[in-house]
Amino acid sequence: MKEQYGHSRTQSGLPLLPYADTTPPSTPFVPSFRTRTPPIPHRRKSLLVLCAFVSVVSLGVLASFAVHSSRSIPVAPVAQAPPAQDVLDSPVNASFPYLHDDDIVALPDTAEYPPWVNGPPTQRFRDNLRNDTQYITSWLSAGWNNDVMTYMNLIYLGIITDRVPVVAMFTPSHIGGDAGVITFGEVFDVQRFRDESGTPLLEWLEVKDPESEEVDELGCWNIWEAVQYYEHFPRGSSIPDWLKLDISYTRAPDWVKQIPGYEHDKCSTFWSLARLAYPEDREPNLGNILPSPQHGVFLDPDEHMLCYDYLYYACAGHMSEYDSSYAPEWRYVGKYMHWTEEIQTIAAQYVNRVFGLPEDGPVPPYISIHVRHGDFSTWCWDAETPEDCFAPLPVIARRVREVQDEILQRKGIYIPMSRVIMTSDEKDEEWWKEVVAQGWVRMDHDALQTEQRYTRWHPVILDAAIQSAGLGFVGTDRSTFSVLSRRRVLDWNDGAVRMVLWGRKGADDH
Ligand SMILES: Nc1nc2c(ncn2[C@@H]2O[C@H](COP(=O)(O)OP(=O)(O)O)[C@@H](O)[C@H]2O)c(=O)[nH]1
Ligand SMILES: *[C@@H]1O[C@H](CO)[C@@H](O)[C@H](O)[C@H]1NC(C)=O
Ligand SMILES: *[C@@H]1O[C@H](CO)[C@@H](O)[C@H](O)[C@H]1NC(C)=O
Ligand SMILES: [Mg+2]
Repeated sequence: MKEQYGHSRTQSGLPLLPYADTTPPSTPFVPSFRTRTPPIPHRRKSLLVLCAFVSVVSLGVLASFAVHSSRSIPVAPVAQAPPAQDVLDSPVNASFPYLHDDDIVALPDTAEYPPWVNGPPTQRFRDNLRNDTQYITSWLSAGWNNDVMTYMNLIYLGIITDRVPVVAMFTPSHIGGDAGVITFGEVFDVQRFRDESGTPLLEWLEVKDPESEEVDELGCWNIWEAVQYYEHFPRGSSIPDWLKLDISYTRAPDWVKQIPGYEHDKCSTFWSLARLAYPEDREPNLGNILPSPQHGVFLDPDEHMLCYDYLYYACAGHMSEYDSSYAPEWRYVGKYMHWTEEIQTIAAQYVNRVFGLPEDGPVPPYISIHVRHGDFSTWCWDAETPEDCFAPLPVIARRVREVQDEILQRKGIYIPMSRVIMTSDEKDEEWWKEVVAQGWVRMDHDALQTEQRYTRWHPVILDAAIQSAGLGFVGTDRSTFSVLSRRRVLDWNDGAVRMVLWGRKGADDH
């Protein structure tokens, strides 16, 4: 169906399109006695077991290490044969025969948990909330980069409401449900974010024990029904199931939608959402409540753990503002969400490997391209033939040359075509042959066996990290994947960036 987006136009004169939300239609908010999904391993506890064998001095060192990066460390199972020597690069006495539950020791309080909780994760999340601190949380429901933006929006809303944002895991909606979840802190460096942004940030696993069997009731705002008109339920998400939360939703007032009645823009401004965080506008809007699916309770939106169903469509000015330099959710949040050191290291090794350089050597300056095809073909209503919709490779090559020229002019660095990396969701091998014919290298995760070596999540995360570390970037207009990489290359590397327009024949002519 052809959609109209007439209310504003971009500099290029094209209609201002929202980023493609290619999410499969969100599942109805089904009362959920769903099959239990496997719990996230509680790695911190296991790490403590190992710590029990370490001398008092190294205990302190490990303790602070545990807080900063425990979730990326492989951990030995409890009560089994001696931990392998390579389990931890630490002075664990590998000849010690067995591990017992009794050997679990507590780490010093200060190093064990962040300052915005009472202590280690608890069975019920409320037991770990400080009585002098307010919190905010929300769920995910789209492709991974949309979801990354959603967490950025949540954290920004936390900033303007003086609440500690609590982020959950990433769920695999676009890479296959059986891929499992990955924690926020396995992708983004949480401690670095806290240190460099000065903004508090908690992960749910620091609040509620991921292995807890306790179901917590929680009242949340249902924004989704106020901003769109075709789904008559709150936005569906698997995250409350993962967190064992039983949610009772209160429908938000119509005024949270930025353009009331306009079906093609689902934006709620951060400040209209913030109004619901304070009593003057909260109280008159209470009462339109759905019972929670499991316990059937009717709850007003929680004031201690403020909660919204879905914040992907939150904005400050308009729906596609991550393209604009003013976007506060990027300037105050996204800019500080750096990859973990582990992800950065693997990404650098991958770049060197595809260039045929020594894996652990220095990474040469390079340009990356992100070509987004796949389900974007559902956005081709302006193309007369299917071939007219996506930009052909010579059109992309023109953008690559612009980026090469800019880097040469601004930095005096010439990046040859052989230092250009293509990342894409395209599956067609003929298309990839043409890519290689341009002199570019292919980031081929099948050939590199990325999923086998790491996880199902790693192809998409590594491609994003690789894009973000180049000196130049050519992306696909309206792809949130490209949009985030563009901003990272601009802000982190002072790089040169271009976005390729698409959707009809000659869309990128300029
Ligand atoms: N590995 C890999 N996956 C991709 C690439 N482009 C798209 N995808 C997959 O398609 C999904 C697209 O959804 P999203 O991340 O929200 O970005 P958007 O749809 O382009 O806005 C990604 O999350 C990936 O699972 C790519 O270049 N490399
Ligand atoms: C490791 O533990 C064993 C058994 O307790 C002990 O004999 C050995 O000396 C220890 N080794 C080190 C390096 O501490
Ligand atoms: C808040 O928590 C602290 C520490 O747990 C406690 O000492 C204090 O009495 C509590 N205050 C209120 C108002 O409940
Ligand atoms: Mg998407």
